[in-house]
Amino acid sequence: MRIGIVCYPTYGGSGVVATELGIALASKGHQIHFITYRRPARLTGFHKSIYYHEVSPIDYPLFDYSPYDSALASKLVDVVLHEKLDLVHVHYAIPHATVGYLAKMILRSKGVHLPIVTTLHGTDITIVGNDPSYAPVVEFGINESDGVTAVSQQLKDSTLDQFSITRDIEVIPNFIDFRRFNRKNKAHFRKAITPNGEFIVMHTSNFRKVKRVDNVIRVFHGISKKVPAKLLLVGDGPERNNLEILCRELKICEDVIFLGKQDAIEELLAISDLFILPSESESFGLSALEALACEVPVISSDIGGLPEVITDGFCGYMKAPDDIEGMTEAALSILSSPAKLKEFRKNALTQAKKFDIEKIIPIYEDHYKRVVERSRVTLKKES
Ligand code: GMT
Repeated sequence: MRIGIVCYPTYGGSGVVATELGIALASKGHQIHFITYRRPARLTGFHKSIYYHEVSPIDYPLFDYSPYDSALASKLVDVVLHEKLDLVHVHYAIPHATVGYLAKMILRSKGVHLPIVTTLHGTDITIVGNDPSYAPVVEFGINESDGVTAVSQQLKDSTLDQFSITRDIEVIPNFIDFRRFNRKNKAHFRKAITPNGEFIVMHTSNFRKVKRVDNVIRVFHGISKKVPAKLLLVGDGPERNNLEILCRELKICEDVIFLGKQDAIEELLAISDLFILPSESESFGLSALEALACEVPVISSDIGGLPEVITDGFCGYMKAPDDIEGMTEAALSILSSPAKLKEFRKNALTQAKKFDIEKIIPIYEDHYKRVVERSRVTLKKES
């Protein structure tokens, strides 16, 4: 198939999923066209059958905000017409689902049919999507899509709860590529970071309030009082300054390493002993899955789609997002028992295998086939 993919090209989870999906589909013989305002962060190197089309809204003194939606719709129309795409898959509903609809209507006026698949990722439904400034547009975009998927059952349920949805939503979880995420032997790297054999605790995110990185630091503070440990904080974002202040207050600056944004997350996970993700809202938690795939047990909050990713007491523990004491105890119960750490690491890999990319890509392919077939039937009926 010839498939267009629209996503945010940043380090966010939805962009990562969209990019990995495109790469995997291309390796199965599909032709993939990324349509976005910057080359996606994970789309590096040359890939046969992958094309990138840049959306460049023009600057004009009249605009305080350049109209990205119009520029994206125009680019979609152009790419669909010239590359003869079979469908466009948009990731993150805002504004992509409605822009997809707009492009579809423009193409219809030219006698071309374009099915749109929308994947809901999380904040496009929760924190951002249900805000009155976007909600009607989100609901319309979902209902007008030809196929809709959500990354967890919990996200599907919350979409149905908050909006009047007339479309079926198929749950297709995030996935992991074990060729990239696995426990490589990085002993030399580990020795460089922890020359005295300390445990390595890790967290990665966009350091937004919702991720509760402050609680990662508080839990780590409790851990480091009992066992020697270092905390690797990967990523960056609006909370960074507050987090540095908190580390100073707790007097743990020496043991907390802010690494900034990193491309080779798998190399850091490969030397980690524990991953902490105490988010207030998380539709799936791709970073937790990446940790599990690298045999790193996870301590997380028990909210959103996380219980679909982590099995409590098997490959990690889940507590309320503010239960610092509970998370600290759970972390220590794993780190202070070599046998438990070994067992949880093995279980982490078993759990991650449920989300193997090889299992999930065919589900997307099947979804596409059904959407294209259904659109053909509808089109026939209409003409
Ligand atoms: O975590 C973020 O804020 C980024 C966000 C995104 O859309 O880029 O991530 C969401 O999508 C990921 C991929 O499907 C999910 O694994 C994350 O759980 C989800 N984040 C939230 O729901 C907060």
